[in-house]
Amino acid sequence: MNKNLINPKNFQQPILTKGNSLYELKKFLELMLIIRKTEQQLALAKEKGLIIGPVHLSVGQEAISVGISKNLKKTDRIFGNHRSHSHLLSLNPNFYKLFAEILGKKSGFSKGMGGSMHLYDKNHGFYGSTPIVAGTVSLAVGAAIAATKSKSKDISVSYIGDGAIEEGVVHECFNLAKMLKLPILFVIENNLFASHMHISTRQPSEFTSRFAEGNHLPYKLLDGNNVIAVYENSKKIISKIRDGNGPAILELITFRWYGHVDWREDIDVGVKRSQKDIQDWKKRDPIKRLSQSMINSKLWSLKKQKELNDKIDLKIKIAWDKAMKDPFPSTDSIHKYVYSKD
Ligand SMILES: Cc1ncc(C[n+]2csc(CCOP(=O)(O)OP(=O)(O)O)c2C)c(N)n1
Ligand SMILES: [Mg+2]
Repeated sequence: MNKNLINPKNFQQPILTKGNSLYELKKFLELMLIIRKTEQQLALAKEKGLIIGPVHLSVGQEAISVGISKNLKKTDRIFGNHRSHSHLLSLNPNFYKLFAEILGKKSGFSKGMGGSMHLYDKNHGFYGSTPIVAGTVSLAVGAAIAATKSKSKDISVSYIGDGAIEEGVVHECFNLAKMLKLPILFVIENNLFASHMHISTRQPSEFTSRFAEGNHLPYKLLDGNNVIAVYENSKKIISKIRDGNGPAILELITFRWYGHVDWREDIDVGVKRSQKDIQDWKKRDPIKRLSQSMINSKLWSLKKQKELNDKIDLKIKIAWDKAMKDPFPSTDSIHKYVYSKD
């Protein structure tokens, strides 16, 4: 196991952009920026009191879902958790619909009924997120069973946190997936924290993919802040899963810049966060690292980066203003959409 993976100072490997066209690299950069800026807008709005429910932000973790989603199809079935804005936006970067959902508006992803933690977009393969830690893992396994029954080459993806891995159901799911040779990728987003608790206070090892060994599952442990590494490795793994070789685990080491919930960086569920850790991890920013590598290889420039930032900022502002003005759903629609086949 590479200990350096959890020490930001010891792991400053450049992102290797060779073999990827400017078009592809720009797509990665743009999508990560869209997710970052969408969540920063949510943080700002939460601080101003414009959002009622809690928001769990994944700023700093964008490279994971962006790298993985590029290998997914609309007919695959992807399951998230309480921190799923990035999982969904990586499949469908419609931040306007996300804003509307979080503001409880009719135009939102779940028709304003779900908020930040009950997102749903079946047309893009997103089968749902829920606040119950590990609550969707068995659903992802069920969807993988459905894929084998229908003889499709679709796969399931289950996003799990390093805290979720401590739920028993996850281990039952690893076991069943292996025994039934199911087409499912378990993605462990190891941001080293479950709420305010560091993994070293909860586990004898910082790495959770070691649980794969107990069920003879293939696994890979990677720097989750390197979008190209995530993309290229998940491409190979997903292709094997699609070809009927059974499940696999991908563990990605990362860090969230905000506290567990809402907009504050300095507090994590009432506990002070280490400023030093945050500043160290910010140096490993997945977006800046990619942008810098593109500049180093003369494919990109600071000027182009600024133009891209400005373009996204403007789109985000327009979408937010529009979502703010949208209507709320009518009260009688609760029965129509909360328990519904749709
Ligand atoms: C079954 C259950 N237990 C506890 C909680 C409270 N809770 C919400 S998120 C969370 C931590 C999850 O940590 P992790 O899986 O690492 O995800 P992260 O927040 O780091 O993205 C906890 C304990 C919950 N929502 N559901
Ligand atoms: Mg975590």
